[in-house]
Amino acid sequence: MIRFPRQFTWGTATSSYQIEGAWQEGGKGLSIWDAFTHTPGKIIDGSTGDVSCDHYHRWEEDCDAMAAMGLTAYRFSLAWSRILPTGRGAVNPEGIRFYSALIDRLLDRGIEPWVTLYHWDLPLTLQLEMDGWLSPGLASVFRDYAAVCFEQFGDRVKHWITFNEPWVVAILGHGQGIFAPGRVSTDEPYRAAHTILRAHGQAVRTYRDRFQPRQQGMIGMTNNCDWREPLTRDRDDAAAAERAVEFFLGWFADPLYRGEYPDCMRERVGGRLPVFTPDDRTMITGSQDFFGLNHYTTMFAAKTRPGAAVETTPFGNGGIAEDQDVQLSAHPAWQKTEMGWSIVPWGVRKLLHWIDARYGHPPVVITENGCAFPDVPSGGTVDDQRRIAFLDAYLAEIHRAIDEGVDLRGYFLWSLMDNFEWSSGFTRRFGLWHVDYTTGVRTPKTSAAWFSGVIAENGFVPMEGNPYGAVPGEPRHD
Ligand code: PNW
Repeated sequence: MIRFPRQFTWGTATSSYQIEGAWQEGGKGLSIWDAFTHTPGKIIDGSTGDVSCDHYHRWEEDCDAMAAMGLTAYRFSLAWSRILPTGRGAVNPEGIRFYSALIDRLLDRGIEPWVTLYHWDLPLTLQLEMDGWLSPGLASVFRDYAAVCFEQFGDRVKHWITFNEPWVVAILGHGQGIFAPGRVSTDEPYRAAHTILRAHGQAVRTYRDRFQPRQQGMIGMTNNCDWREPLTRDRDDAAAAERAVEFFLGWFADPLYRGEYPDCMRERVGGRLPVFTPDDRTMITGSQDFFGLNHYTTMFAAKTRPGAAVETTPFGNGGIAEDQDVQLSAHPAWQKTEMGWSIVPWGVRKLLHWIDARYGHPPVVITENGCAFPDVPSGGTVDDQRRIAFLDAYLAEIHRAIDEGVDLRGYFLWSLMDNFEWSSGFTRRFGLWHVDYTTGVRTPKTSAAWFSGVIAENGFVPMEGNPYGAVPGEPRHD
């Protein structure tokens, strides 16, 4: 039996645009994701989040079903445009009422709300009028929105996440253009990221000055990072793997903990990388109470070898490739989820150690981890044994990292229910609950009962012969 530390937080995660629907109800303004999904060709199945899981109308039953599973924490995001329909100015009371009631019901059911302020659904007006995150001025607009949320919900919300995965906003939204706002550029990712870091800093300063002393909550940012394992023992490949993680995670976490972008980024990106003013640096350094981490996969990294086979994942390779000079690949024996992401459980342990070492042993919370598989209902349930095997294998490595000294405080599974998977539309299912998008009916998969058991026991008995348990490539010796 593997047991987790007492007080370990177990939860599931979702985000507003992916589950709520009701895109034009309750006084909500439009967001960049409403505009993006309504642009032909952007989403592989032509779908939108207009209705999605219809959580906006089913939130009560959803809370009750979460409670029945024994969940003790739930991470969700606020749709900025429900609270401030044009991003700033007058507050929409219906939006406040919706989230307030949700928070109350969760607490009433013994579920702690972990609230993300920004999970990518920027009010469309701010994109059109200000150019979104490309405008330095958006930082203070975000701060003011954050202050409304602290004011309205901070008496009950004790865990705040300012931003979900700024890397995705920067690279997929402003570099590759496959996520909203759909821009393609080699310098805009760095500019957007810079505004986000400044916005985070300002919001945290506001929280700490005006709310935290009274409300006593914790605040942080959530960053995503895959692990990069050196392809060979060659020194150049080790350096490439290190560079890849610095370009992925150090880009955001270095400013938060060290007040500066990684050296390798400053050297390689040069004039396209913005510079922090002394004030910004002071504001951003030390601006999180916990390290939020989303982790999904691992790849080998090597120095670019001309002509070598390169693996491209569905979402590109972790940054602006030319800036990094890193070539990614996967071990031929690695199995993959339906996202095309390799299942390499030991990668999460290595990444946790990397974070622990580089940032001085911070408290870490895994705010997302999970997998998509083609889950087909049959006989009233979905028997998703592969998801259980995935979770069993990843949680075993996560537990080992804790044993080895990493200060890991919690684990949130992505996701509570199947939902709108961004540019993949409804073609990828990450949920513990299967969702029928024509009827809205939720059906717990086998993994939901398994995860309930983990929470109830604060641990689990590892699966024997887990097909994802003994994964090669650590490190690759040839
Ligand atoms: C995260 N990548 O997105 C998000 O926080 C969720 O909203 C999303 O549903 C989940 O992971 C599953 O995709 C990511 O390309 C999207 O590396 C893309 C990447 C990583 C995370």
